Amino acid sequence: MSDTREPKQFVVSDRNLALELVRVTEAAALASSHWTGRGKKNDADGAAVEAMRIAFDTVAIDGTVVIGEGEMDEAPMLYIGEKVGAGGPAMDIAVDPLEGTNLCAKDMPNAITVVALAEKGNFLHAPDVYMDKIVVGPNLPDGVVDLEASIENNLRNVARAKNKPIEDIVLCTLDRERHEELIAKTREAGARVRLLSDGDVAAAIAACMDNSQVDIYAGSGGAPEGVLAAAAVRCVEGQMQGRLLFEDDAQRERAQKMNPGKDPDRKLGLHDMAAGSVLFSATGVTSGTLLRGIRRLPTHAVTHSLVMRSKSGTVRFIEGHHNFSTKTWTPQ
Ligand code: VTB
Repeated sequence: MSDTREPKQFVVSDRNLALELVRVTEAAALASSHWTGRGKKNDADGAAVEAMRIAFDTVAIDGTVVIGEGEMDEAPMLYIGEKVGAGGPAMDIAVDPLEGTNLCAKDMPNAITVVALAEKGNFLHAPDVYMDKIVVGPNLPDGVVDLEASIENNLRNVARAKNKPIEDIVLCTLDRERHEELIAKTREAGARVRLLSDGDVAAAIAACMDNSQVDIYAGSGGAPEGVLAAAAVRCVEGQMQGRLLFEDDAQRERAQKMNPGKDPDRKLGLHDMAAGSVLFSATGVTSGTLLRGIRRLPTHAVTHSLVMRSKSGTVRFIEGHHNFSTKTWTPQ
C-alpha cells in the first residue's frame, strides 16, 4: 500500500530554538570572560565571535547573518551574509557577540553577548552608522514618546503616563559630547540622567524592565545595536523608534542599497526594525543592571542569561552551571 501522507517537514518549534540560542550567547560570554579586565577589547571580541560561530553549528536552523561583525571582507566570522546553523527553517540572525567590548576589557558593568533571530526578511539591514533611538517600557499609551517631539514633551508625557512627578523620571543615555543638549534639557526639565560609557542594547532593555529605575532610553548609538534592541523591545512589548543618521551621501546610499525601495531617512517603528516572530537571547559577561556577569569557580562557571520570544512574551532568566570537565565545545 502506498503512503499518501505528506513528507515530514523539518519543523523546529521556536520554543526549542529559544533554548538553543541561550547556549550560543552563553558560549560567547564564557569565551570572552577570559579577557575581562585585561584591557584587550579586540581579543575579548575575537574570543566571543569564535565561540558564538562554533555554537551556531549545532542550532537547527538555516541561518543567514544580517546584523553581524561587518562585511565579508572586513570580518572573518559572523559577517553579513554568512550562513550559519545545522539546517532547518530559514531564519535571519542578528548578533553582537560582545556588546560592550570596552566594558569587558575594563571590567565595567553591562558587557553582554547578544543574539536575535527572526524569520527571513524581518530585520532591518542596518549599516554601521549611528541611529537616533528612543525607548520606553510596556503598558504605556501608544505614542507616549516620539523621536520628533522635544525631549521635554517626551519626559512630561512619560511622567504623566506613569503617574510620577517629572523629578522621579530617569533618562538613560550614552555619555558622549553629542548628547550634551539632550542631557542639559532633560535636567532643565527636572528629570534625572543616568550616563553610560557604553552598551546601549542593555540600556534600551533596562528601560523596559520594572526593576531598572530607568524610564526612557534616548540618544544615538550604533544602528546594528538598534536592531538588536528592537528585537528585545518587541519581546517585552515596549515602545521604540529609531532613525538612521548619516554623515555623508555614501552612507545614505549604502543604507538604501541594503533596504531597496525604502526611504533611508524615514522614522523607524519597532516593526520596521524587527518584524514577525522574534527570539532574543543575551548572557551577562560583567554584572550590570540587566544581568549578572560570569562567575568562574575552580570546577565550573555560572552564567546568567535572558531569553525571550515575541510570540508568547515569555521572559526567562536562565542560570547555567557549566562543568569544565564535561564541556568540550567552548574554550574554558
Ligand atoms: C554605540 C553603542 C554600543 O558602542 O555603538 C557605541 O550602540 C559606540 O559609540 O552599545 P561611539 O561611536 O559614540 O563611541 C557601544 O556602546 C558598545 O558597542
